[in-house]
Amino acid sequence: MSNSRREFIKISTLGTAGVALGAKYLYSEVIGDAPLRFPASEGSLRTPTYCEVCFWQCAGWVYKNDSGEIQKITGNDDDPHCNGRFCPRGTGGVGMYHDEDRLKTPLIRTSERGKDTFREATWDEAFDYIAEKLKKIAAEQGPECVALFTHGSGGAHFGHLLKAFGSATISAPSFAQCRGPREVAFITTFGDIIYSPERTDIRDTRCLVLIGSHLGENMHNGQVQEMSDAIDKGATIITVDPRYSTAASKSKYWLPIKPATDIALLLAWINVLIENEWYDKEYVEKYTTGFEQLKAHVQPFTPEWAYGITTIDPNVIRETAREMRNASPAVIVHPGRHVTWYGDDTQRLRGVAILNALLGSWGRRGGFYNPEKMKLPDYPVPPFPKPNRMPQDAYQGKYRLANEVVSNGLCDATIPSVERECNIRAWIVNGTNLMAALPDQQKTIDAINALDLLVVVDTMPVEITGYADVVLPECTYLERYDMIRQSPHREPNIALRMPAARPKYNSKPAWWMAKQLAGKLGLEAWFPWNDLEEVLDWQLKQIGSSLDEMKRMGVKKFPRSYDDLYFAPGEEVTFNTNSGKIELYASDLEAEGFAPMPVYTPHEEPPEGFYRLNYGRAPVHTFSRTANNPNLTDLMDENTLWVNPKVAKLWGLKTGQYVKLKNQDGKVSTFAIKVRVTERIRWDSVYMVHGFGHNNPRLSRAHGRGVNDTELVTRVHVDPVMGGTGMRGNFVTFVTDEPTDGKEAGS
Ligand SMILES: Nc1nc2c(c(=O)[nH]1)N[C@H]1C(S)=C(S)[C@@H](COP(=O)(O)OP(=O)(O)OC[C@H]3O[C@@H](n4cnc5c(=O)[nH]c(N)nc54)[C@H](O)[C@@H]3O)O[C@H]1N2
Ligand SMILES: Nc1nc2c(c(=O)[nH]1)N[C@H]1C(S)=C(S)[C@@H](COP(=O)(O)OP(=O)(O)OC[C@H]3O[C@@H](n4cnc5c(=O)[nH]c(N)nc54)[C@H](O)[C@@H]3O)O[C@H]1N2
Ligand code: SF4
Ligand SMILES: [Mo]
Repeated sequence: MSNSRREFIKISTLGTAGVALGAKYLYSEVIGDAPLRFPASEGSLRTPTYCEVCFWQCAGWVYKNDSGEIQKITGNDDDPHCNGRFCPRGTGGVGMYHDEDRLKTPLIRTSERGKDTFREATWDEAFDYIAEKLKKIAAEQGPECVALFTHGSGGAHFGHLLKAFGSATISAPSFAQCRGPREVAFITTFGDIIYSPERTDIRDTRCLVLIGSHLGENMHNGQVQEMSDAIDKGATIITVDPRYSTAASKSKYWLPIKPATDIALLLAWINVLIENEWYDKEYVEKYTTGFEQLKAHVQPFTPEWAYGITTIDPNVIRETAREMRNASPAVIVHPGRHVTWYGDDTQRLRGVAILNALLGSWGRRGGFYNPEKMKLPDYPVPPFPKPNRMPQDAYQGKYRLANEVVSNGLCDATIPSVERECNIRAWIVNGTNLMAALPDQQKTIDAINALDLLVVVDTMPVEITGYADVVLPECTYLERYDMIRQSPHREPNIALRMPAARPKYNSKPAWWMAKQLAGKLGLEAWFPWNDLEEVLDWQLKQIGSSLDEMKRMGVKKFPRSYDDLYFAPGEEVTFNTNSGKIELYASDLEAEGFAPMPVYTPHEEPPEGFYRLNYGRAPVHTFSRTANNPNLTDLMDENTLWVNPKVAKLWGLKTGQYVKLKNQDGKVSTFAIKVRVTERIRWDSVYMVHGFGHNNPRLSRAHGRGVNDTELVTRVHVDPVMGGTGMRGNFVTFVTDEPTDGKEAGS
């Protein structure tokens, strides 16, 4: 038995769940008991929605009690995203509706930015204020100087408004702070993206390789369910993670890799598959190009070479490669989702893509399926004016392979500089707490200080709302219509979100705000309807459904247009790459001056007395958006700092005590964090869950609870290929002599 296996067993006896507990346990362990189901009797008070607590967008039913108050939400059995079960965050989503700290009415700034002093305003006043500034900017500098940062459903409505206004300067943190590198790497290799939900055929896989994908803590519902099923059916799980994650505890092999060295492991796996002729020869010959170059390239990268870099035993590297080959083509080397780690992320994901190509898993059952989306026609409006400048102009010819707009590129372009004439004057920020989502907070603040106008649309008073000139309170997803969910999946399907209750306080839906603002800006022609119901009903009728039908069904599935979920045996396939083949040698990357095949380059190591800052997810929270949710704070109300026992001993740290952290640039955390001493983290790193440490005092439950990892991410390694912000190259040390806000201080 391999070293890693022994290591795994040793760790699993520390009280964490071992492999013997089986897969069913994975789901119930992290989900808790499945939510009670209400009988879906005829005429019962239930309305359909899809969840906004994270971007898996599970469809469900909202139930009200006799007095008409929203009481609970459960999964829709027909929904392929959730198969009738919500995760704990989705179940706790009703807490967003009940949260008494919610934004209640529009606000206009009365003092300097960042001070969080506002006066209450009417909607009309707020819109007048915004429209006047936007018109001035458009007249003086052009409408493209207004940018939209958005994450979530409201993006469709404000995006529509911005396009009508003449700006395409629209971006989301879900690209350059999240999945961007994987999309670019897979486009370069296979000519297509991974999509969300991911096109991974986990349900039928025989081997799942997770490289820093912590499924189980990353609670993307359908994937976690499929992983549970795959384990039950005997699939081999291989987890590569410096931390003993929930996924690692369910794995046959846990490879506790030295952080930032994954490219070396990937190259060694490619080497082993090629040297032993364990790759899918027929597939490689038929569909790929660049094999001979790849073979020559990886020849020196033996498991022994990788051992010195990754600390993974060469025998384990060979054994795990053999497991992949034995399962091939029903094997998935998972591309991950939040993959902006070290700045060479597109190249790391190229390594992942190449492995999948060699194993023949793309287009095969148990590998990667071909998703299909039901496309609804757009409600007819005049063509949008053509912008004079595109958002890419803001970052001056860089990141040309990025297939979406780079948010940090727009942030940079907002700060006036000598080389660059500043061209962004206003931000509309919808559903993204940029002080938690974008690294290097000082840069975000510098950009905000250079703006003529910052409008923030949110449901809660968070850090970014504190900097706004105008705050617009959106009602929660439980109180509004939004666009129809059209998700790519095995079967094309759509889902409806409709209000289960009237908006509380003076909050309003994003579609209404966009339409009102359009009125003030003279853009009525692009909003020629009275309300969103009219739009949805029109769209649904074009595909043979209707709003009434969707109110009853919630989710509707459609047959696929072609029987092409997987490649047919021997099928001729043209890939959407330069060569029409799967490119093991990437012509796109070469043309842009980047390495056409992945190369390992060492990253900086923590200085003496410092530890790499590692972060991730907790099953019961989403980013910074749920930290004040009354239902979810009941389950977890602060984050903790995972510290290896060796390190704890060195510093005299004990579980339960609070410490502040200081990073390599001298930045000290605003609040203190509770130490958790555990074998589950390597000695060279510490770990915390992202999304805590809120400093807006209006958040009565979240304020001052734990540490915000983002404030310690002052050093960013930007991926030169697509602009992604590598955030895991930061190091922290313990501050044990600072006051910890009344909490038990350091040693
Ligand atoms: N340091 C660090 N940075 C990260 C990450 C990390 O792990 N660590 N993760 C990265 C990843 S993967 C991603 S995808 C991004 C996520 O980035 P974001 O999506 O920006 O995440 P949140 O911090 O949850 O901010 C969401 C905001 O939307 C508000 N909101 C919630 N519901 C609604 C609604 O219905 N309407 C409106 N208008 N607002 C709403 C919430 O109150 C909150 O202020 O962050 C990225 N940045
Ligand atoms: N409960 C919950 N689930 C979520 C979310 C949420 O907020 N809450 N957010 C969703 C979103 S938008 C995203 S993008 C995903 C993010 O989730 P994932 O894409 O699964 O994971 P990451 O956040 O990239 O990585 C976290 C894992 O990487 C490991 N890691 C750190 N450094 C290294 C390294 O150098 N090498 C390797 N191999 N591993 C390393 C960490 O120990 C940790 O286990 O989660 C999604 N699911
Ligand atoms: S995974 Fe959970 S939080 Fe995300 S959409 Fe589904 S139920 Fe909501
Ligand atoms: Mo993400």
